Amino acid sequence: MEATAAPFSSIVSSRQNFSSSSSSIRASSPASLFLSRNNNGNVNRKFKSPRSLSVRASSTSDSVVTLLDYGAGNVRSIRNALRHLGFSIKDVQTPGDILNADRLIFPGVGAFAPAMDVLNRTGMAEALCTYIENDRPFLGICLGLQLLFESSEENGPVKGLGVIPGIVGRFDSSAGIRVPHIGWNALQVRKDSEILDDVGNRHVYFVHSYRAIPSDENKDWISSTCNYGESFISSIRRGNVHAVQFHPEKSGEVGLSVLRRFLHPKLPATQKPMEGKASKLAKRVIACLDVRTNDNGDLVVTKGDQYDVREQSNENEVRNLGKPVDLAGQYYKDGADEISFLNITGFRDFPLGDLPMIQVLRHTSKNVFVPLTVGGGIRDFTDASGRYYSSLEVAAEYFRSGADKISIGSDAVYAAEEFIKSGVKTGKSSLEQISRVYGNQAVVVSIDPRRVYVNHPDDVPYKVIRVTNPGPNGEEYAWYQCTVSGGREGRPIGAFELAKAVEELGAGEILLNCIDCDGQGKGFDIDLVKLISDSVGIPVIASSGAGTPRHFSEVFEKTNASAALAAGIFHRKEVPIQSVKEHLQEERIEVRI
Ligand code: 1PR
Repeated sequence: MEATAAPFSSIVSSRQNFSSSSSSIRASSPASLFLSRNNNGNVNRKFKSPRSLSVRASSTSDSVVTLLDYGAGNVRSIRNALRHLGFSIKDVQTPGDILNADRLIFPGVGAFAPAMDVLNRTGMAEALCTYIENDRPFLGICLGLQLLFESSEENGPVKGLGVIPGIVGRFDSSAGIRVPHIGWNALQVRKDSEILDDVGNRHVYFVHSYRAIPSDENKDWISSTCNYGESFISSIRRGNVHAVQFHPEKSGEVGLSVLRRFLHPKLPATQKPMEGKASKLAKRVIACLDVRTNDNGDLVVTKGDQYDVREQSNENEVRNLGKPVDLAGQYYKDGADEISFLNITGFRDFPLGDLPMIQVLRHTSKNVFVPLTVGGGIRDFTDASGRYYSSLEVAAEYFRSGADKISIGSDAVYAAEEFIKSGVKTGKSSLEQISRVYGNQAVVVSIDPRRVYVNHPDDVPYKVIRVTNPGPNGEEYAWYQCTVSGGREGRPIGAFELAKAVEELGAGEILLNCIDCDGQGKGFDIDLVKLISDSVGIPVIASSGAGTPRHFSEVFEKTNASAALAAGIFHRKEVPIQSVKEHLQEERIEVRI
C-alpha cells in the first residue's frame, strides 16, 4: 500500500506560521532564477533551464502517479479518486521525485503565500518549473493552477512560479456575486484540451475566492473559461501540461473522467468537446444525514420532527432510517450535489472519542466524489484525563478523514455573541482559527433558529420581520432566535445578527435550518431564507421543511439561496433526488444533471 502521510507536514505544521500581510512582492522564488522577462516585464515562455536540475527518464510503473502534497490541507479526496481509478500513489519527498515522475499531480490546497513558501524552501519550485519546461505530464488542481501564474493578490502580492503570464486576483463581490465561488458551473471549452473531452456541457465543482483572468498574454494557454460574474480561466493546457481551477476529484463521474484522461492520454474521445453555453452557477441539491448513536450503540441516520428524533412509541427509541455510509453512497449515485453529515449529539459527545463518525467519513470518501461536509461537536475540549484538544485538532481530524468542509453550530453562536458584545475579533474562536488555517470556503456555520412571534418590530432588540403567515395570536412580526445544543437552549441572538457576525468572523457558507419547519414537509421558511440570503455575501443553504420538488423551486425563485438541503423526503424515499433536479430544470433553474 502506498504511503498516505503528507511528506511535508513536518515542514508545514500549520499554515498559521505563514500568514503575511506584506504589500510588496514577497521573497523571490527560485523559479525567477530561470524565468526570463521581456521589456514589458512579461514572462517569456522559453525558460532558461537551471543546470543543476535535469529530468531523466523514469522506469516507474504505468499505474503509479506521483503526488505533490505539501501538507497544507485535505488531499484525501484526490488520493481516493486516484485509487478508485486503479492507480497507486507515490508521494514526492524530494525535488528529485518531481523530476523523475512519469506523471505528476499537484492538488494545491490552502492559500497562495504559504504554498509558495514551502515550494521555495524545499526546492520544489525550481523542480516544478523544470518538469513543466520539459513538457512532462502535469496536472495542477485549484491552487495548483494558480501557482503557475506570475503572482497572486492573496495576502500579497505574492510571487508565483511565473510559468503563465497573469496575476491571480480575488473575485469582485461588488459585482453582486457571492464569494467564495462554491458550486457547480459548466465550462466554455475553447480548444481541444483532451482531458475535458467528456465534459461537454456538464457541470464541474469549484470552490475558490481567487481566479486568473484571460488576457492576450496568456490566451495560448487557455483551454476553457467559466462565467462567474466575469469570465475566468477554468483550465489551461499546453502540450502535456494541464491545470484546472475546478476539482475533478469532487465533480462526480465527469470529474473522474477528467482524471482518467490525464492518466490515460491515449483514450479515444467518446464525445467531441462541445462549446459550453454561458452558464450560471447551478443551484445545489444537498442530502443531509443526521447521525447519532442509538440506544443499542449503533451509529444510525436519524431524522427528527422539529429536532425530536425519538419515535412516539412506548419504547421511545431513536428513529433509525439507515446506515450512514450506505445512504451517502446511494445519494451520490442518485445525483446529490453534496452530502452533509451532522453528528447531532456532538455537542455532548466529543467527536474524537466518537470514532465511528470518523470511520463513516473515511469509508464514504472512498466512493463518493462530491463534496462532503461534517458537523457536530467542533469546539475546544478537555477530556476526563485532562488532555486538551483544540477545535482545530477536531477539524483537522475531520479533514484528514475525508471532509471537504466542516460545519460549526453551537460554538459559532457563542463566538458571534462575544464578537457582537466586544466588537473585537479575538482570532481565538473555532470559526476564526479553522477558517484562517483551512480557508473560509472550508467552514460552514449551521444555524438552528426558532421563530418567535411578536406584535411589534420594537418588541425585541433583534432583527424583526413582517411574516407572510401571522402567528397563532395574529402576530404579524417575528424574529428568529438562535439555539445551541441541538435546539435545546435558546440564546440572546437572532439568526440575522448571527449570520452577519459569522460572515465577519470567517464563515464561508451558512447552513440555515429552521426548527419550526424541520421534518414538517410543508416547505422551507421562505421569510427566513430571504432575510438571511439577502443580508450576507456568502452562500446560504436553505434547510428544513422540504416535502415536494415544488418546495425547491419555490425557495430558489423567491430567495437568494445558493443551495437547498433536505433529509426526511430522501431517507423515506418519498422523493428521489433526480425528480427534484428534473423539476428544477423544467422550471428553468440551472442544476447539475
Ligand atoms: O452544535 O456544533 O455540535 O452542531 C450540531 C449540529 O447538529 C448542528 O448543525 C445542528 O443543526 C445539528 N442538530 C443537532 N440536533 C439536531 C436534531 O435534529 N435533534 N439536526 C440536529 C439538525 C436539521 C437539519 C435537517 C433539516 C432537513 N437537523 O440538518 O436535516 O432540517 O430536514 P427535513 O428535510 O427532513 O425537514 P454543534
